Parts: sequence; C-alpha cells; structure tokens
Amino acid sequence: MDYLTYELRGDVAILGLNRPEKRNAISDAFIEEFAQVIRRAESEAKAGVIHGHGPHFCAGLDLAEHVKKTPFEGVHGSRRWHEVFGWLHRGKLPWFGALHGAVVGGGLELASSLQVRVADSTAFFALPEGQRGIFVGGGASVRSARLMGLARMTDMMLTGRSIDVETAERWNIVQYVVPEGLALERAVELAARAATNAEISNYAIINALPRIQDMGTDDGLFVESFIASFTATSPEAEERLNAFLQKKVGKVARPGDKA
Ligand code: 1HE
Repeated sequence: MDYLTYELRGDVAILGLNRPEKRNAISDAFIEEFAQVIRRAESEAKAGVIHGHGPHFCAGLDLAEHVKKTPFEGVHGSRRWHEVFGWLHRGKLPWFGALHGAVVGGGLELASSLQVRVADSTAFFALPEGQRGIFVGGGASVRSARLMGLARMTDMMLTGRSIDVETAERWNIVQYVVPEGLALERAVELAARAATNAEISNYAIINALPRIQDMGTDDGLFVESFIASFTATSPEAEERLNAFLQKKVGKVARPGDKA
C-alpha cells in the first residue's frame, strides 16, 4: 500500500494514514486506497482505529492536486469523500480516531466522521478553507458543525482560528484527551472494548442514533421503540441478559475502575 498501513490486532483493525512527507494530505489515489482498506477492515474486524504516521494526523485535502481540477471534477471528488467517509460515519464498524498534531481541513472532516475521537496534547484543530479560497467538501458542514455547533464552526472558518485540545474537548470535537504520544494506545483500548459489544447493538448505535438526531421528537421516539425491541429479542441479547442475571458477567464498572 502506498498511503496507508493496516494491522489487525485481535478484533480491531488499525489503519494508519501514511504519507507523512506531505503531512498525510489526502489525494485522489489516497482516498481510493482508503476506500479499499476500510472495506477490508469491515470484513475482518469488529471495530477500527484511524491514526496518522509522522508529526501530524492529517493536513486535509491535497492542495497541489486540487488546483488542477475543473469545477465538475471537484464536485465528484467531494462526493467521493462523502461516500467513503460515510462508510465510517454510518457503516458497519465503530471507528475510533487517535489524533495528534494537525487535524485540519479535511483531516478534521475525517475525524468528524468517526464515532469517538481521542486526542493527545499536541493536537490542534483548524478549518483553513476560508484562507485557501475554498469551502469544506468532506462533510464538515454537516458532521463537524453538529459536533461543535454552527457558531463555533463559523468562527473557525471566518477567522482561521486554530484551537487546542482542551478547547476541542470543551467544544465536543473530541471525547478523550491524553498525554502526548498516548492517543493510539488509548484508542485501541477503547475500540477493543467496543468490539466486545453485540454487533447488532453497535450497528444501532452507529446507524440509528445519528439518524434519530435528524428526526423530530415523536418520530425519533417511535423509531427508538422498534430498534429497542428488535435488538432485545435477538438470541445474542437473550444470552447476554441471562449471563448477567446468572451473575456470569461483571457489573457496570464505577468511573475510574480499570475495565
Ligand atoms: C501539503 C499539505 C496539503 C502540507 N496539501 N501538500 N489544508 C491546509 O491548508 C493545511 C496546509 N498545511 C499546513 O498548514 C502545514 O503543512 C501543517 C500545519 C499541517 C504542518 O506543518 P509542518 O511545518 O509540519 O509541515 P510543512 O513543512 O508545512 O509541510 C511538509 C510538506 O507537506 C510540504 O511539502 P514540501 O514539498 O515543501 O516538502 C507541504 O507543502 C506539504 N503539505 N499540507 C498538499 N494539505 C474535501 S475538502 C477539504 C478541504 C481542505 O482540507 S482545505 C485545508 C487544506
């Protein structure tokens, strides 16, 4: 592979963005290889982690390639990012991001497509599209805006503001902050934990939860009832519920307990 590394560790697929000399900037060839590797992970793993090799997670779109495109090619390129990132956002596996250094432009769009983001203290976040004379095209106007809110994203885009990891946590962009160098280890640990859930529950969490956010209250609650019943009556749920009632599995951990 030219742009990515792949490792299967137990049930967890670990994908590394691997174009460090260009700060993991995403070209057309990169996105096609990424598409293949995501499909491979879906067939082999129960959860996935995405991290970046080199000093940064991802510098976003390959700007050198972008300048050569016609308007229509640009639309197709953006739609392809939507499709591929869509497999992460509402796909088969829960995905965990291990972030460090620059998480900018399309890098933030990629990170926003994942379910859980772990960032180390070196991570910083920006949407420099306004400065480059372009607009977000990898899903940020939907996904990143829903994480941080419209006002914050508008500010980031208008002012070119770069935010640190503490602010990113406060703004809902990341769920975990860890010391420098520990994001990958923590993300793999969390992904391994998610991989032990019932697959049907993970699928509902990934696919139903965001859709229900797009619905009104009444519709959302109606759909929730069907998913709740469908999952609870599965053979796997029966097995897991009985295991708890027969005290064969552990209780809910208290905060701070080692899982
Ligand atoms: C790149 C890219 C790139 C670096 N496309 N080549 N993204 C941006 O506007 C971010 C632009 N990048 C940067 O601001 C900086 O590179 C970083 C802060 C991320 C990292 O800085 P640093 O000092 O570690 O690296 P560097 O020296 O700036 O970059 C190393 C090389 O990578 C250099 O190439 P070289 O041939 O001179 O060695 C850079 O030109 C190259 N490089 N970033 C192409 N992005 C679907 S729409 C999404 C829209 C967007 O993503 S817009 C945001 C684009």
